[in-house]
Amino acid sequence: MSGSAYDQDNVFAKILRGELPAQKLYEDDKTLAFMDIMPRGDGHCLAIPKQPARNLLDADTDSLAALMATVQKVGRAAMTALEADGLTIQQFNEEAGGQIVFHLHVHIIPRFTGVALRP
Ligand code: DGP
Repeated sequence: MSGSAYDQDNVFAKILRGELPAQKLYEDDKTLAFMDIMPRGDGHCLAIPKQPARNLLDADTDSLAALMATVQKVGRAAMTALEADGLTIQQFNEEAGGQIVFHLHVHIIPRFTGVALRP
């Protein structure tokens, strides 16, 4: 496994500190959800824990529970708002697992019958 330390300068840490802008959708004391800057479909957004964690592999269970509750809340709201037919949840860990930004995040992607995700 090639995991390494948490980098305080990753873009999502900067969003959490207010150093970078984000289109915020939901926030509570433990989590934040905002629109993905490179959406693979309409309504593609991300949920992150506020507690620093490089990815799923080093997150504490309290953060994970809060994160999944936010994923469910935001996913439900997005489906209702966009009248989506389904919901894809994705999560990547480490470079080999497709991770690009090294702060734990979950992709929330509303889906529509017959519409493929953009690459
Ligand atoms: P991945 O680590 O493979 O799950 O990809 C990171 C995702 O984060 C990708 O869908 C694009 C998105 N992203 C990268 N930089 C920013 C940013 O500065 N702002 C926002 N809102 N999203 C970003």
